[in-house]
Amino acid sequence: MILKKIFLPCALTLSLIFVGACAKKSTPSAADSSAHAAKIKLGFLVKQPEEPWFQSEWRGAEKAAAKYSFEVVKLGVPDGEKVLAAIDNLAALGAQGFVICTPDVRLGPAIVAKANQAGLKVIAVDDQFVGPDGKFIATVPYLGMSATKIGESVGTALVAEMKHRNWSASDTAACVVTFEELDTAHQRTDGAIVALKATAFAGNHIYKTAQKTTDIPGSFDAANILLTQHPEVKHWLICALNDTGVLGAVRATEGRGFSASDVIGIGINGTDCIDELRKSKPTGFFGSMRVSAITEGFRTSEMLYRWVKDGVTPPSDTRTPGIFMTRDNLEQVLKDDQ
Ligand code: FCA
Repeated sequence: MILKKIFLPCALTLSLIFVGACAKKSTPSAADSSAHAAKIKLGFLVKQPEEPWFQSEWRGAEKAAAKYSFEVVKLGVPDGEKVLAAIDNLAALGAQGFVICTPDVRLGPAIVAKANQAGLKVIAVDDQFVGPDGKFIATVPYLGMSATKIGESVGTALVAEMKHRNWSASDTAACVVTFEELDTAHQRTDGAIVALKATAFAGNHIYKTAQKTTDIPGSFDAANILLTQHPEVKHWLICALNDTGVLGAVRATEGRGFSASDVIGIGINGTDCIDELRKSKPTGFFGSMRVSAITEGFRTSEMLYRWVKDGVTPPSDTRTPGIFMTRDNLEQVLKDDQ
């Protein structure tokens, strides 16, 4: 938390310095070469720049920038004020559009209004904009993971591993760390619950616990409450909206004396658990549904570039798949997704 508090302002300050530096560069004199003036500039704004997921998306955006020779401006936007300031900065830089994972999906209408005013094109990545009526804003192209399906595969994989370990359903329970206010998060954990209920595990002991913040401390606290409420449980299955959600809950089980052999945690993203899965001894964090953040960053940037340069409107809704990554196939999966 402290780290986050320090990091975010720093990241923003650095970004603004970067923006400032670019702003100077972007006011070319008439004598400037047309090649320099013609380089398209696109923003890539993310809500949690400290998360490896978003750093990987930025890597993907940079790959697209190198391939198509445009300039990408990467900004961390942890709250609404920073989002609106970032859009102003992009406009001042002469950018023509941006991809964004917004810190709050309800900012969607304000983001669209501001972007329209500034003549910038917008693509939403990961977290889809929600309008005042509570419905998704379908006019903004969106790319994100197949949340329900990926959640279902988490549930199925949890039960497969539980069976493999011969745990009895009577003393096993599922800890589902939720963040219901974000649709993609809700779809993932609901998908996991549907799959858990469909098995011999039969959903007898499926407990939801809400995280207040989508980081390790947030899920640690949420899981701790649940563990206190259920001292009878001997084996825990853990799922959440993403890797950090599961990591926090696994840390909570460790704090309560559960060993790795009594816990099966399966995350989503596959980016924020790499150090965990590389630990010399296994922990309760068993695996993750890896989605390619690099590909998501690349594809959204590529779509935006084509939209700006050639007028090709991106598809309104694009979904990306996940694959199951554990300690066994980790290195190969990472090698295949560079
Ligand atoms: C949300 C989560 C991220 C990542 C992304 C695809 O934005 O907060 O961790 O899972 O969806």
